[in-house]
Amino acid sequence: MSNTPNSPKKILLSGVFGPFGVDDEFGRKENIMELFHNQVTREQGEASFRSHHRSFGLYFLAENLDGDITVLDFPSRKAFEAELRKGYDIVGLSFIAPNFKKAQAMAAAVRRLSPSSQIVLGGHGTAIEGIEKLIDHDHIIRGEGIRPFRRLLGQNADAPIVHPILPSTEQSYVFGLPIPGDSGNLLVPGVGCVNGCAFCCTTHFFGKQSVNFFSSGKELFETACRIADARGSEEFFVMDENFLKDRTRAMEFLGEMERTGRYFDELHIFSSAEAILAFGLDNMVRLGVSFVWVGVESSSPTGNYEKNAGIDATQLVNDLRDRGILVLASGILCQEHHTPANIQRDIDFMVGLNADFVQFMLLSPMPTTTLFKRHQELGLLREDLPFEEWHGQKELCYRHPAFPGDAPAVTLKGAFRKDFEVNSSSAYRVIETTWRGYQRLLNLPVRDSLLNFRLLKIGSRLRRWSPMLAVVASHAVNDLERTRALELRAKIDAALGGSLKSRAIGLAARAIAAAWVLRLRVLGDGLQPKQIRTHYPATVRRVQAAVLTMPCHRKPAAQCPQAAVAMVTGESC
Ligand code: B12
Ligand code: SF4
Repeated sequence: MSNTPNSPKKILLSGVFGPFGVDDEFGRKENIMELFHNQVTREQGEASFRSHHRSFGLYFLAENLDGDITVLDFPSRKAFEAELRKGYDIVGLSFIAPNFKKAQAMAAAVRRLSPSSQIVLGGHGTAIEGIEKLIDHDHIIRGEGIRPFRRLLGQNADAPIVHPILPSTEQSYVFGLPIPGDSGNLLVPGVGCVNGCAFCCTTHFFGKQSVNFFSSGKELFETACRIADARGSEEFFVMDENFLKDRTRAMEFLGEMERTGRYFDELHIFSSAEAILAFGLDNMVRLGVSFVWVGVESSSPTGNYEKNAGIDATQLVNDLRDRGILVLASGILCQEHHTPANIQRDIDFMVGLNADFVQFMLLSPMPTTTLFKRHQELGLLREDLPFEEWHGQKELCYRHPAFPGDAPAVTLKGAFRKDFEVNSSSAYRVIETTWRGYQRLLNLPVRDSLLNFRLLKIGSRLRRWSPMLAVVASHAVNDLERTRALELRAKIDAALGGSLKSRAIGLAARAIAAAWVLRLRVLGDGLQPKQIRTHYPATVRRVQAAVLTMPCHRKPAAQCPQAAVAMVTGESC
């Protein structure tokens, strides 16, 4: 605890405790803490992409609040309780709806073990109706958290937002091999989305707006430069629900790349189809987009949204892949109009897109959404279903006579499996798309320096990934995939020259993959994220850190400690 009224507040910011993805008093086995293995490549066995992502919101808060701050990510229950005994003025808990019970137990632990601490609840779980009565707390902050938390601490809410320097992904593997390329940086331009799709939590939680952390594409670009310099990586996972929707910002970002000659190697983004088309696919290539997550949602207008009106999704996916851009297409199953008879049409449509990755999710009316309100009015919400089951992977959280009990889980499993068997593993598709993009760029009649850079980068990506084809062939789901992998390998070898080195890498990779399969068989396929504890020291050191992390155009403040303090605290100097 801070011992004088003026000493900095001791603040603990914690995510919920593990273990994750196991059936216990607090959670469910479907709720694993992995993006791809849980929601995308989950039925692809040893070919599934494995990775962990930190609870980024906590680091954003820590970087931007004044105080002596500790972030505890993926703690065990015991570790969280041990941390509480160290004495904190404030404990901030971040949780989502399926982790409701964990947050409830953590708040109770705060009251028991550190009764003088104030509890601040934040994150998507705070959208649960009546949360005030369900979890013990002193403050609840809904929506964007930095500015209101600053206000709560008596700080200047509108001081510039400092972006934390973090890897986007940790422990990334496929076939037990590290995913080729570096770990990439996290870049969060802001939270929320303006599109307002009825089912979507993120648009509703942030008031159907984009809450930007930076004022322009230029400022975002400068932030990206600073992050890339600090981490020594030119790749970014851009965590913005709809990055290309703000076309002006994205064009300005591209303009800065062109002006400064700093092109960045790769951007992984989320964007809706209409925003992609408005921005332009060739502009995406110039921008360095190598992966895009697109919500295709449904084959029919009945189950779809304004963002996809009049768009031929199959064509779009094909055009993106032709340009070497990996596509993750997501679709929604067990919608109100679905029946066991017609749902297959949507599954086949999604499979027929032949995207690199497909996400199938169950229609889930999450709190605050328009869909939730509609289902509430119609009396369809499953109030009997505890929140740990509201994860969209097993049962529906609304009453649908055609999909009772575990029927949605069976449908999901079948859909993922079909995509795998028809389109082969995502690892194969990634290499195929990279090959297509490489050829296209190589054969362009005219390339400027930016496109030459893109050709260089996609060529080296192809070299890094192609030895994986030996592993894909030996672990193929069926003969079709084996043949595809061998044919593609022959084409790439013919073009790039199959070196002895790449054959040796292929052999070593096969040995590692065999060991990985054994590991999965013996120990099961659960991977728990490692606990990460990060300490953000109080005032003086924090101010220095903030100065160092300021975007380039604010650098003059770095030469003036008072101006720097003023920028962080909001006081005049
Ligand atoms: C990264 C991510 C993950 C990572 C996990 C990260 C982690 N360590 O927890 C992975 C991929 C593993 C994952 C898994 C799941 N996720 Co997820 N995930 C996201 C995603 C894409 C980004 C979150 C993020 O980092 N955003 C950037 C940061 C800066 O924003 P933020 O987290 O919202 O934080 C801001 C505010 O919310 C607030 N805030 C956050 N925490 C706190 C705490 C305090 C004290 C305060 C004051 C404020 C505050 O302030 C922050 C700054 O403004 C979001 C969608 C999205 N774009 O937001 C979904 C999302 C959070 N996930 C969701 C879901 C449902 C799941 C899964 C259940 C999916 C599934 N079916 O398996 C699992 C659950 C896993 C588990 N056991 O917990 C839902 C939550 C819905 C809800 N209403 O609760 C979301 C919103 C996606 C969606 N649209 O449905 N997820
Ligand atoms: S476009 Fe995507 S992020 Fe935006 S509201 Fe619709 S589903 Fe949500």
